[in-house]
Amino acid sequence: MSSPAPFFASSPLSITSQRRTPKSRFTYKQLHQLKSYSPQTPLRVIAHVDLDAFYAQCETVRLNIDPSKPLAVQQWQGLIAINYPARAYGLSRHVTSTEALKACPELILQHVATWKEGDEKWAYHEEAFKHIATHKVSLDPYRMESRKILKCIKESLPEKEQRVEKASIDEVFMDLSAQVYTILLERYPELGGPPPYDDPSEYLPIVPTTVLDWKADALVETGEEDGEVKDPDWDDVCLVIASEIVRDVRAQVKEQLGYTCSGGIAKNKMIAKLGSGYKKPNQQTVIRNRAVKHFLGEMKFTKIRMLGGKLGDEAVAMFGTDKVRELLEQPLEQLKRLGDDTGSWLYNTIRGEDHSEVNPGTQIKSMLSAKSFRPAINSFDQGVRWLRIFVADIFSRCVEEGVLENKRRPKTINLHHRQGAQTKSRQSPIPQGKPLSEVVLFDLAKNLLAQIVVDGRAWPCANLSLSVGGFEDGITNNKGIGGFLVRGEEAKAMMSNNRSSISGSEPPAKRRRTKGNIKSFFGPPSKERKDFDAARAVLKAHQESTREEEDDNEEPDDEEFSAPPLEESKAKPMTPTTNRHESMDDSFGARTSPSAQLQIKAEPLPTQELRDHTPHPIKQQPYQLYQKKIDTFFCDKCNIHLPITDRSEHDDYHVALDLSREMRQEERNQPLPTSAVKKTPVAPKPSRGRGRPPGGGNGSGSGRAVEKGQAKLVFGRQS
Ligand code: TTP
Ligand code: CA
Ligand code: CA
Repeated sequence: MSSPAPFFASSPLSITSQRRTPKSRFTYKQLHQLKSYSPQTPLRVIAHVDLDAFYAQCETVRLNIDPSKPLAVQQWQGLIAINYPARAYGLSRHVTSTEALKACPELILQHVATWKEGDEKWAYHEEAFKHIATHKVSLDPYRMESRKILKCIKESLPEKEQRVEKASIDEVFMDLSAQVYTILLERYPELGGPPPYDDPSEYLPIVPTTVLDWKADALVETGEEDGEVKDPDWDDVCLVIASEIVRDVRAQVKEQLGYTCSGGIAKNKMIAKLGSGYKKPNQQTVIRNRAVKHFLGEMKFTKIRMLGGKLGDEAVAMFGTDKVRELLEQPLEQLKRLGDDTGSWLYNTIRGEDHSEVNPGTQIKSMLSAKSFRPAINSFDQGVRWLRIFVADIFSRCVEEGVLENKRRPKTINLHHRQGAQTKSRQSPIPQGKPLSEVVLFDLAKNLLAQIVVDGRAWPCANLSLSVGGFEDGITNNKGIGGFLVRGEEAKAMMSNNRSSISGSEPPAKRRRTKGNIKSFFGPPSKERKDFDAARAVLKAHQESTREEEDDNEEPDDEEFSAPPLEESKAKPMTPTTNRHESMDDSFGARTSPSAQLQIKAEPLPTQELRDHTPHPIKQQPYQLYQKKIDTFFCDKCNIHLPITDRSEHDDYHVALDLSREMRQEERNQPLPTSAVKKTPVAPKPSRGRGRPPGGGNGSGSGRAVEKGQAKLVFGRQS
């Protein structure tokens, strides 16, 4: 090893001879910040682990298939996961199962599990791909494996020194800073003493070794001539230790559960995530701080978190490049053409700066179960049969979230209904005062569908999706004030449930209320009449049972019904340092759809107003006016204060946002029609034919639980 380029530093008090002692670039303060996971210390160590060809591995493990055999997971005619042996044949997600078999005749094709219409449990069905009309995909088997893997990872880390964030169904982030700190002090006790002059801004001594053993890890090159010969500093030592931890975690996952995964180890989440995808499968990549510049410079910035979507495209269009290296030449002012916050964020990001924290508290916010119908369905009965499946699907996931023990439970239930380009949705609160059961959910879901049917023009229906949201920590079953408040909400919902929100071609003036609709319901054909009657009966029964319950309680507070009229205001611009930016940008236009706007103006609604599938941006009450009179709450997602009375509506807004993201994910999972294979997929126009959901969903899929972190990491292919 050639001579180090020593760093000379010392306290202002030091004498000349001491000043010449070579020192580390890092201070005692920065070292100690590791203990508390401070995102500010340059010594911090973050790892990202991503399972290799995840669903495919789930199937090889479940079926005990030799992992060296080519295998792909099929959903209808398309492939959604391809293991590495199969990738050697050039197979990717863009080929159909038929094409895949042509390219690799020995390919093992395993279809995802499905719920069969009317069944109470999902199963692996023979020739499931033939049953797109009557089956619905279940991702439960993969969720179950995902949970096991997360548990195994957590158990491989010291209980008191771990911070693990589930980032998606097959990814986790780990902040290893505290654990690394402990190991560092064990190995280098000299770091444990007080800093010279008790001054934490003093620099650490140099690392007593010039060679670090990186084992078989992929080390990203520094791109500098003397990069490899410069002596290691403490940041390198921290990364070596982190890398040992990750290697151990991965070995545990392999040994205990049989899965291989890849890891990335770096100073922050952004770079760690890029690292895990750098060398696959079954490898780990370390990006030392001295290599960050080179590593990022070679990248397309569209591969960076948050830049995979619209924002990245915008930047490409504006600056005529997708390369980080070229974007680095743009001064901050130029980048700010994308917006001040966005520009600053981008400026720092391409320079490798990311102070976002690993968030272990990430919890499921909502759950969705959906199905696109081909052919479309045509009756209330048929719809109800699907609802049974959705409810079973959602309820089993609720059970895993601890609803039976009342640990957590959802607050609202939503049903979205699509007919051609038009979407209707209904929502109601889930009664909180009694145990949540499948029956309760089914009843609520059925009631929501009945409302849509009674409102008219429900058939043919191209897509139904049911979601529950607003998960909260469980409330005990008491009849006190909580129970009363819930009743108020329920009652309110019963009133507002009669409002539908419709998007698409129908002008808002045509919105029908149940009552008016019944009146104008003269002489429908008998099939329709039957359908209508069935829905009406469900509604009536539900209303009666709710009324009985209400009679036991006090009337809802008048004030709850007289919320001030809603005022549209444009969503506060978000900084793209979180997922919020992406979801706001990608999911929905920043503006309310004209029909929704009109609707809001026409009718000042209480907080349970229902909305269409393109939820408006944050609807803010002019809260300053009410500030003195009412309490506010702080939405940490939007970074704003809102009146407490708006809380449920605002929560619902986030549910809808998640829902839309889910739907987009679902649509992404739909197999492409054969004709579209290998062509660049173009989003079909919503008007392109009845029974086809906007966005091009042409089959069925199952929603995944929307998890906070998951939302942050929209699926991104590494290859
Ligand atoms: P990924 O982690 O993106 O991919 P992968 O695990 O299959 O392969 P890799 O080794 O490159 O990480 O996605 C995880 C799982 O999510 C994947 O196995 C199947 C599912 N998935 C879809 O269903 N549809 C998609 O479009 C993507 C990207 C993933
Ligand atoms: Ca993966
Ligand atoms: Ca992944």
